[in-house]
Amino acid sequence: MRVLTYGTFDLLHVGHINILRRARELGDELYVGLSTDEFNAIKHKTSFMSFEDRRVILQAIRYVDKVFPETHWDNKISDVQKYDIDLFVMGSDWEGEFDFLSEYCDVMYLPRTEGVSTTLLKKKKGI
Ligand code: C2G
Repeated sequence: MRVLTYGTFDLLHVGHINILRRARELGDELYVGLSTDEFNAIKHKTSFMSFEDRRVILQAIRYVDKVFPETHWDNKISDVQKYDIDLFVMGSDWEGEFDFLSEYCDVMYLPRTEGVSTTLLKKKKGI
């Protein structure tokens, strides 16, 4: 059972680890589409860490089996088909946004971890 999720995973924190662990526990493998710096610009999001650093960190997590670049909003259907995905998982802040994928795989939204976010961390550190 192969699981897929996407994200920026900047300044990795416990909220990211929780969703990666829970997603992995729902299957046997976890694939992650990691937002490139260029795609982050499209999401109007700047990450503190480069794509390459975020990729190295993500790849080092025991719950993650494969990391590939997420470059556009509209790659998900082809990614699900290309990687033969059984289950797509995202945090609940995306509830409903990706239901169109249910034609191609199961779709699940897991509750976000409250009280932590990259933005909060940046504010705390005055970055
Ligand atoms: N997340 C969480 N709890 C938090 C923060 C994040 O569960 N406190 C989850 C988000 O819901 C998401 C994942 O961690 O499923 C990655 O979050 P981000 O890196 O902020 O990703 P985002 O910018 O939402 O990009 O195409 C989808 C986008 O690439 C998702």
